[in-house]
Amino acid sequence: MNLMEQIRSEALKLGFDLAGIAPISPVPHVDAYRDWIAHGYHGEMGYMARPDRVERRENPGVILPGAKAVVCVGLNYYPGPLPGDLAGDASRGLIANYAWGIDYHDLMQPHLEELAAFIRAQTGSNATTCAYVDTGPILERAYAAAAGLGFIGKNTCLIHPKMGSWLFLGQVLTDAELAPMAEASRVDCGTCRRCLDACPTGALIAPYTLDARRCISYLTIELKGAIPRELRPLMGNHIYGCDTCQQVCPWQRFASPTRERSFHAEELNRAAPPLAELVEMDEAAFRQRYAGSPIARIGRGRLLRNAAVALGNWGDERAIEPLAKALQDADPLVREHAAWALGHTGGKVKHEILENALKDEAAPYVRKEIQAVI
Ligand code: B12
Ligand code: SF4
Ligand code: SF4
Repeated sequence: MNLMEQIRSEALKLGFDLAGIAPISPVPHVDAYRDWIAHGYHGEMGYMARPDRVERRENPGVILPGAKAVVCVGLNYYPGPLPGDLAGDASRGLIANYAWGIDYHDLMQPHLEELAAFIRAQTGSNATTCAYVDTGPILERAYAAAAGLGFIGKNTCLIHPKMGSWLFLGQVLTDAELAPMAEASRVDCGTCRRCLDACPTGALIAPYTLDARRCISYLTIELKGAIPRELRPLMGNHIYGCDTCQQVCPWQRFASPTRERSFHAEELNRAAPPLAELVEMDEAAFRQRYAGSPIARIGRGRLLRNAAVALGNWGDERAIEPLAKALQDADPLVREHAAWALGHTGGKVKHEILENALKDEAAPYVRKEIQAVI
């Protein structure tokens, strides 16, 4: 085994499903990233456009001086399909596949550090290697494709022809001389455009271009404030992330469930919790329920905001009682979305609830939302 094969074999031994090596430069698809920022598609994700972060993405030599190669890894996180009856149940909220189990950062980072140590030991390089998973300012998908882990689909995801796209990506940067180890993908999307047609909010504005400001993943996870009103009805019952543009992708038929038990849902409520239960959670219940999960990162307020929108989209009279409680929540963000949602449910009783709430409501934007519904 040559050095490159040893590194790949070590990555697989550490539990990763895919590994490859790409040269650090030229930075693949860097123009697409520049255009994306220039159009403002990153929305409120200011870290994507901060000049120091842009500089690092354009030149990873700033992150690791003398960097020559990127070792890229992929980890299958597919927990298997949601049982059919839950998938069609609008009284439940949909959690994206990647968040059914534990936070992937916690799982992947130590294995990447181990891989980095192995690379240092094998190459005799004294220079440091940096391990990244998601958080680093590096174009992970573009490098993964350059390292032969798959191809980039029109949904912008990295797709492996035999495993699909339910993959987390990670990288180790090294200043060691490593020959690229990539088999160029011989397949691509061809004439397919299922993901563009299926996106509920029209966020895939063109092949390979995602306007994050419309993407449900951004709206439910990254956006801190109010969700734009015109997008709320399009969000259905997605309450944390969105998998639609991947679920419809024909390459997913090759995906098999991950071997990593901690990515599976311990119980079905981890994948599709009843919405009424969610809006009744206090801070302590939220912390207990989502300890160690990626969902903990968005905090209770944002999750309840999302659940309120989903209850409105359900539109059933049974949503009124939980929404009436949410209208009394201490967090004005939750109250505002609960008021909007009540406007989308059936039944006359909601007017009385809203009128009573208006009497005590102090937050101007919540008052505005209530008045708009009344
Ligand atoms: C910001 C971000 C988001 C944003 C914006 C996503 C986006 N498409 O830009 C939001 C919050 C919407 C998001 C959503 C999701 N994300 Co995200 N996200 C990131 C993050 C931090 C940066 C991505 C970025 O740089 N975007 C800017 C655009 C311009 O870059 P890009 O998406 O990489 O796209 C490249 C290609 O499209 C290519 N390209 C452009 N034009 C063309 C044309 C052709 C012909 C070709 C071949 C290529 C090509 O060049 C681009 C630049 O390199 C990365 C981690 C990282 N550091 O890279 C994770 C990451 C991309 N996300 C990931 C995941 C899992 C998700 C979700 C599936 C989560 C979910 N279920 O809700 C969704 C998927 C939505 C989607 N269709 O992209 C994984 C993707 C794994 C994979 N197999 O692709 C990553 C890599 C995290 C990780 N370490 O695993 N995410
Ligand atoms: S994650 Fe959902 S909202 Fe975002 S681009 Fe894909 S289908 Fe559209
Ligand atoms: S759904 Fe079709 S167009 Fe979209 S990524 Fe998959 S193969 Fe490509």
